[in-house]
Amino acid sequence: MPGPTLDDLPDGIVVAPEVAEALGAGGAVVALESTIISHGLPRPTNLDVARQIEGAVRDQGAVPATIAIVDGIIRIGLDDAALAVIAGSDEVVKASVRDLAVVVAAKGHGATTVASTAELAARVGIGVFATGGLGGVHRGAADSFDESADLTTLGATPITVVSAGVKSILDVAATLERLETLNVTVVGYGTDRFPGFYLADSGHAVPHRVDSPDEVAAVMAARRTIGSTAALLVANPLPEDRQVDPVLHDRVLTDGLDAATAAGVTGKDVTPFLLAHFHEASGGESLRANTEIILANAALAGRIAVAAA
Ligand code: PSU
Ligand code: MN
Repeated sequence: MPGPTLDDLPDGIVVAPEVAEALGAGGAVVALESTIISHGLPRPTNLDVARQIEGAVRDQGAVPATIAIVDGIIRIGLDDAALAVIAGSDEVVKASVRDLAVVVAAKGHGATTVASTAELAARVGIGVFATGGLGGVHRGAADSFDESADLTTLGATPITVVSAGVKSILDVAATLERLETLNVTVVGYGTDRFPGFYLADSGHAVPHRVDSPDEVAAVMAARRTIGSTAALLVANPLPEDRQVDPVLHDRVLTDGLDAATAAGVTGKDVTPFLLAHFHEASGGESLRANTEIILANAALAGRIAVAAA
């Protein structure tokens, strides 16, 4: 679809020269979120992982564009100093779509979620985006109404997202139903099963399967012809021998949900709380898996971006 050109951007959005050059030349660019760095992974490992994620995109011949707000400036593509701020500063706000303008106006630092990364990436014409696991419908959402803005945003944003399904802390069945309602196309990459983030299989099927970056690129091309206005979710599972042991996973999750309830954690703090609980209570297993997930997704997104360029 003919999106806005870089010339249309307001002064408040700064596209890194390397990213602007690649976009101008129709080259391969992969957007990366920053909340996983600021709020999803523990310090100080997170800065190293952030660099590795960018490296995984580069290894496939694509240009990484990590998105964040630094000192009130929306940046598409971060230099190492900006990456260090996002990874290390206590002032970084987890910024979903609705928070962006407030963080900009306050000249603060903001880390973008899947929702706000997708929105800003699409705004500058980036077609492919990599993350770990999407947000979605939380367990107990029938009472709490806690459903991530990732879902509604992907329902209205034409971008290809590579993720290992949705976070396993969620109600996966309900999330899949919402993705269907919101017209988000879901394909399994090399699998007929919907991945379960830390687990290779969530216990649910995917509606479609693809087996190569070229097949994904063909779906992307058909979506442009059709004028699809929602996202394409490429669900990329961890190999089964790299998943977190399901017994350990279920025990840590049950404890974590209880701990969140006991601590009165609600709203945007739920996801960071549960991820931090996992990292502490799994003896490093979830951190290992989370890192492998995001690196694998970044590499696949790089290959898809190259195939689509
Ligand atoms: N997946 C991860 N780590 C994360 C997240 C997802 O492996 O930190 C983040 C993403 O930024 C996602 C957000 O958009 O959690 C969802 O938060 P919420 O459930 O509050 O919408
Ligand atoms: Mn929420």
